[in-house]
This record gives sequence, structure tokens and C-alpha cells, in this order.
Amino acid sequence: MKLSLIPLCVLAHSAVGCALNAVAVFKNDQGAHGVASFSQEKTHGPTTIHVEVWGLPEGNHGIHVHEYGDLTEGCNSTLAHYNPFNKTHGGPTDEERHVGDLGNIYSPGPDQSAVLDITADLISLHGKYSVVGRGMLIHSGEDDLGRGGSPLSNTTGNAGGRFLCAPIGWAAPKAN
Ligand SMILES: [Cu+2]
Ligand SMILES: [Zn+2]
Repeated sequence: MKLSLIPLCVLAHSAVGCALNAVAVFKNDQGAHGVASFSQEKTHGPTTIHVEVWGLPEGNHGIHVHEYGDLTEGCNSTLAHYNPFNKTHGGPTDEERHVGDLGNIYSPGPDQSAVLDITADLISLHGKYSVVGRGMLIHSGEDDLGRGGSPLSNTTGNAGGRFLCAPIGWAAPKAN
């Protein structure tokens, strides 16, 4: 009966608290892999995101929610950064930014885990702007947060290739 709470919660548009959890599981052909976990305690509250990835080259890597959870053309078919309010690309705390702009995840090297914990006030698992069903992306290069002065700074942060991607789905309830 626990499972029936998830669709109820989504449909209710409730003003009361309604905790939802989502997850994206990454894996690529170069042996990199990891998990991004999303948790939103209150319907209109922030979403906490915990990311842990192995196999990322040393350095900063742009991390975003992209528009679609569609991997038919690999990471390319996730298309652009999720941007329902038609903003310019920015950093995760900038006033002007895409909803999907989460900044960078730092990797100490491919044999160690790269961890990112963020509280994202624009990311929601509820309602029409829910990111569930969209795509989570980790790039080969660093996101310049819109400040790099390259032609791509204002759209992608010039973060380079698409290294890891995964659709964001509802998380199964934890057995505990
Ligand atoms: Cu991206
Ligand atoms: Zn962006």
C-alpha cells in the first residue's frame, strides 16, 4: 500500500508536506558509474540532492538537469538544460539561471568517489515543473557558470562533452 502514496502525493498539489524521492543511476561505456538521489520533504520546499560518482577524471564537471529523460541518442537526446522560465545559464545560486543549473561536481580522481550535496530551491519533484522523467547529466568539463565569456557560456556553461547521463525516476521506498 506504500506505493500508492506516490501518485496521490503528485496529484494532490497539497499545501501540506508531501515527501517525494527520486533517483538517477549513471553508467557509461568507460566504466564510470554513480547515483544521484533527490529528496523533497515539502511540496513547495527545496529538494536536497546527493550525488556520488566513480570514474570521473580529476577536476570539476558540470552537472545539470536536462529537459528530457530520453537516451535514444545517448546523452544527446536529453537536449538542453531544463529551463521552463526561459532564463540565461548561470551558477546554482545565481538569480539568473536555468532550473537545471546545479554547478559542478568535483572529482579527486577516477579511482575515488566524487560527491556533491546540494539543496536546490528551484528543483521540484512535485507539480508541473517536476524534474521526474527528465535527464541528469554530468559533463566532461567544468561549467563556467555563465562567466567564461565563450559563446557557449550563456547556454551550457561551456562544460564540454556529455560524460554520464540518466533519466530521473521515482525512487523505490527504502526497506528499513
Ligand atoms: Cu548539461
Ligand atoms: Zn544551464
